[in-house]
Amino acid sequence: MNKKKVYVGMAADIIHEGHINLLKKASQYGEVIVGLLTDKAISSYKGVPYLDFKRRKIIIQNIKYVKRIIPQETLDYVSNLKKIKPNYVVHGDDWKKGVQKKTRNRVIKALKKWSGKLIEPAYTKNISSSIIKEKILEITSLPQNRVSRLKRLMNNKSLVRILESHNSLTGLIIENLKIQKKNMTKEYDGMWSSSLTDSATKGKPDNSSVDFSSRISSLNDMMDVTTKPLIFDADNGGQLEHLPFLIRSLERSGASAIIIEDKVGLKRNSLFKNQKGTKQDKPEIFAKKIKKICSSRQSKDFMVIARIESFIVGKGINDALKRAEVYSKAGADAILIHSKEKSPAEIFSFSKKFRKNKYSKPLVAVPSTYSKVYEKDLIKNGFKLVIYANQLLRAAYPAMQLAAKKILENGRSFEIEKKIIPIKEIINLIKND
Ligand code: SPV
Ligand code: MG
Repeated sequence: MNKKKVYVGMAADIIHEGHINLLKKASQYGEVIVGLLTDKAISSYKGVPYLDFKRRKIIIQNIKYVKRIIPQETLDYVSNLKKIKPNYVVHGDDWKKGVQKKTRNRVIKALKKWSGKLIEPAYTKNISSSIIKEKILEITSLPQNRVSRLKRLMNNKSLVRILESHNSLTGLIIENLKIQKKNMTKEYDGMWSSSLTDSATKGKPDNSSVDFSSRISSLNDMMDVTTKPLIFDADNGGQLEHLPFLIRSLERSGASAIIIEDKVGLKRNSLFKNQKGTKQDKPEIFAKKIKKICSSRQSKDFMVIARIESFIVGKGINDALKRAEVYSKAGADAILIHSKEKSPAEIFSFSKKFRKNKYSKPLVAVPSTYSKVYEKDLIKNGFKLVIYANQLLRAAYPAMQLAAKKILENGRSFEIEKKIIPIKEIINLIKND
């Protein structure tokens, strides 16, 4: 008997009775083919799935209403539909509104070509992946689970987007901010604990005078109220012999990665024009620090990222490339190639060459001085992680200066009211339930 073909696209990361209801309904129309979204497809519009494709496939193919499974590589159904030419597509009616509306329209248009039909059963109430996810998040934010999240993001996203956080409030902005753009939800993937902004917040220079115990105390404040991964800026990592204890503290608090830079002597921030006093470490000596971190970390998912300062101190690309290979062989999980140029040209020429090296590793960019660069161009040039290293503090500082000045000038605070958050909002900013 020639059974009708029914196509159901789904992510099926967290299975609940809504999925079963839908598949049951679909099976009443014919043989159900599930277009299972790949990990990349899911990551393109929401977070990385909890279960990878293989695992999700095992679950779905054992549901009795399902005949077979094919991967759906994009959010868009059309290429799979063209291949299969199903008689029906079945989807919950929730996609008539919101981000999936366009996808729905494209499905309707494609189905028309072979007189296929869209069936939209009512969405099962009071249950959704998001509801379950919220519950799971409470568990996954435990330190031991949080550490590995950055690595998973790096494996599944074209670019991991990190923003500087210097206290719990900025951590919460990074945690919660979401925008809709071109049918996609955009958000930050995690936080950067910057030595520059953490020190500045404490009124101290970025020269390691804020010691690691103080830095970790700020970090713990952020970890208390957030769930996203955090990358810790450890300057040059300090003494080789002390590194295992730093790593122990970082892993215990749930940080996902440490970045160490190949400089020695009194630390100066890399963005200063004059780098006369700045010295780079010998590559072999710095490599020992990387090895030490690798051997002392408890989780293999805790990442060590080596930061190359060759361009900062005025050495050329060959020095940077040589170091990248040494650091990579020593076990670095990724390489940050730093630059204080106005354009990304030098880091792009580095990436072009390093990507051909058999020891090539994922690349990290910190576009502070070359801020005109778009994320899409970083991706094109082989970068996997972008760190916006200081923008939240730079935004807050002038706003606070202005408020302080206006009150002085006017002898009252009325004039600044419109520029500052209303009292009603500030007292409710942090939920207390
Ligand atoms: C930081 O944010 O502290 C950094 C990046 O290390 S930079 O300021 O460019 O050195
Ligand atoms: Mg720093």
